[in-house]
Amino acid sequence: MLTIWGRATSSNVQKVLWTCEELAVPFERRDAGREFGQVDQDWYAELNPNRLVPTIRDGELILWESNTIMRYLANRYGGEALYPAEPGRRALVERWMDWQLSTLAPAIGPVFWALVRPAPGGPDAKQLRALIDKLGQTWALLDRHLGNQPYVAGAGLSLGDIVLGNSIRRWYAFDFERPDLPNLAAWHKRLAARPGFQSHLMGPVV
Ligand SMILES: N[C@@H](CCC(=O)N[C@@H](CS)C(=O)NCC(=O)O)C(=O)O
Repeated sequence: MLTIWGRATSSNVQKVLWTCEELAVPFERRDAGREFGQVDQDWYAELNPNRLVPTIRDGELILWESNTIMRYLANRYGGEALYPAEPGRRALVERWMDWQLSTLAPAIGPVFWALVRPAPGGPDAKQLRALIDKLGQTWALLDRHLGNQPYVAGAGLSLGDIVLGNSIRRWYAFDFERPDLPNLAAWHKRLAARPGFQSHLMGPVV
C-alpha cells in the first residue's frame, strides 16, 4: 500500500492525492506538517530532509517533491493518458508543471500569504492589489493558451492540469475583484467537475 505523509490542506499534498485518484491507486494518508507536527521528528527527516510535505513510501522507494511524485505515480501506475510517453507530448505536459513551479507559484504565493496567513507588516491594500493584478496577468497567459484547447496540454486532462488545480481553486475562492478570463473560468469548471478535485481540493483554504 502506498503511504503518503502530509496534511490534506497542503497544496502540494493535494496534487499527489488527486493524481492517485485519477490513477485509481489506493493509498494511506498520514497527517504531517503544521498543526500535526511529525516533520520535526528525526524519523521524518530520515525520509525527507527538507522536513516538508508530501513524502511518499511505495515499497522500498521513499520520495519527496510533489511534481516528481506525480510523475513517478503516472509512470508506475499506468498513467499514459495523464503523462504520455511520447517525448513531444510529454514535454507539453512538463512545460506546465515547470511553469507552475517557476512562474505561477511565485505569483500566487504572496497573495495567499497576505490573505490567508498575514504577517505583521505584510502588504497594505495598494500593495496587495498590485500582487493580485500581477497574478491576474499570469493567469491571462494561460487563459489565452486555453482559447485553443480544453486542457493545458491538449484534448485531455494531464499532470499539467492537476499541478495547477489547487491554485485555480484558490484564485476563484478568494474574495477580490478578478479580471474576466473566460477560457480560464471554463477550464476551472472542467477541473472542478472531476471527482479527485472534489474530494481533495475543496476543503478550507488555510
Ligand atoms: N517543492 C516541495 C515543496 C513542499 C512544501 O513547501 N510543502 C509545504 C506544504 S504545501 C510544507 O511542508 N509546509 C510546512 C508544513 O506544512 O509543515 C514540493 O513540491 O513537494
